[in-house]
Amino acid sequence: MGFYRSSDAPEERALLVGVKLPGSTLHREKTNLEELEALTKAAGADVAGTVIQQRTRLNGATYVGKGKLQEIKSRINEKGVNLVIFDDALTPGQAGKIETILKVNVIDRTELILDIFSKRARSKQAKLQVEIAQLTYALPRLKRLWDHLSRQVGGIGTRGPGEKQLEVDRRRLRDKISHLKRGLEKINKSTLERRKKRKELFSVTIVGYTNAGKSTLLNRLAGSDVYESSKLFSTLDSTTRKVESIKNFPVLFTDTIGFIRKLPPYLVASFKSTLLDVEEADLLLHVIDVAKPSFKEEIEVVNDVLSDIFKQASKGERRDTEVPTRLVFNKIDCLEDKGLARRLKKEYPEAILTSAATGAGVEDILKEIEIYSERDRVNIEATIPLSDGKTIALLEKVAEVTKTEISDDFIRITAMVKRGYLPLLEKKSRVRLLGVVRQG
Ligand SMILES: Nc1nc2c(ncn2[C@@H]2O[C@H](COP(=O)(O)OP(=O)(O)OP(=O)(O)O)[C@@H](O)[C@H]2O)c(=O)[nH]1
Ligand SMILES: [Mg+2]
Repeated sequence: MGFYRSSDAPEERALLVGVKLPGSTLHREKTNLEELEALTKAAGADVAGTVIQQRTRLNGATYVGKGKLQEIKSRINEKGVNLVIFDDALTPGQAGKIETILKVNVIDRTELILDIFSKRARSKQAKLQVEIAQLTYALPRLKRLWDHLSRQVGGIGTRGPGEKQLEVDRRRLRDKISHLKRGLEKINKSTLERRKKRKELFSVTIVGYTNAGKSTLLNRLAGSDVYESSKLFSTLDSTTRKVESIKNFPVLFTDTIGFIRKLPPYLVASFKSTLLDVEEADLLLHVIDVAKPSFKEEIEVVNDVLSDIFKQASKGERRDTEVPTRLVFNKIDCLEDKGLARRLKKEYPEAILTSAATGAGVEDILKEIEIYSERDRVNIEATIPLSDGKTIALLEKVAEVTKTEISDDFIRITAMVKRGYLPLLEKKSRVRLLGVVRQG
């Protein structure tokens, strides 16, 4: 596990460590560690045990207290542990110190998530994105990596690279990151294709906490077979599916990577395609696993990531970048407390209750999408030269055509199109706006 360890390393047995600070509750920390356990398993390691320390404040040098570290050390020996995972971000200095004391590999939650990402990445694009995130993570930790190496090799001349060499390596790493970013821009073809389609068609992006059921819902809505699994972060690449028949109007559905608590912002930012999928959507479906007791906190986590994305999108401009969002309470088939569904409806009257597994409530989502997409359409009359077969064919594909008339060398098409498509259409033809109300 981890980006500087080989993949054929011996089996890993991990001890998980969390800290409860005054602002939190023991219950919440336990939930966090359960999630860390699921992440550890998703990365392919065994969990040998968990440790929670209650502290009034963190130990700057070693995160947990000295006494706790000794306790961890004895558990390591008892249980044959070869990896310790901290639930929170460790500073490079802390990780180094703890490793020196425990003498096994020490990683934090971010590194664990990055490891899962690198295992799951399939497409060239996802692989590049993960590599960029890993290098960005490694940059401030170079010194520790060097210390790692020198400890392993040992001997005179290997005890640390010296500040100068470190500076050179940092610069190299930064260059490498920019190089990869440029490479990513180039191969973002599928992203480009999706962006183009998104301007033509009403597009719905499915977001939410990891494992909420986003891919399962996409499969339900679009009749597709995107990979879904109980493992965290099954989806890394966004998938887009077109559905033809929502009120004679095609709709695009995009499934995205899941969010998770304590996700470092630069990790989200490295998934540029996800950012665009969110920013450029006409409607967001925020899927929530209500069978999880911690679902309210997960709603907050997702909302925070979304507002970060919108902040980045507007880059200080005061334009409205928020996209209308509907909550989708999923997995209602798993609710043991039948009263909960009723209470949820009361508390969140706007939310849609579904089970992507059984299909319950999926019709309600489609109806909602219909309403949103109708509001987004305008009635137009486009006059296109007959010689421009391409634009005519495209318009027939993306619009709901109500009338066509041919005169001389032109075809006049009356149709409902997505409002956002107008600027593109205007480049190709003469467009007259007939109003937003459906004609005839
Ligand atoms: N019981 C039940 N299980 C569901 C429902 N929806 C999804 N699941 C299950 O929940 C697990 C996660 O589903 P996915 O669709 O992969 O979740 P996701 O949000 O795409 O997850 P990531 O891509 O990993 O972020 C799978 O085992 C699904 O079978 C539901 O409505 N009811
Ligand atoms: Mg998924």
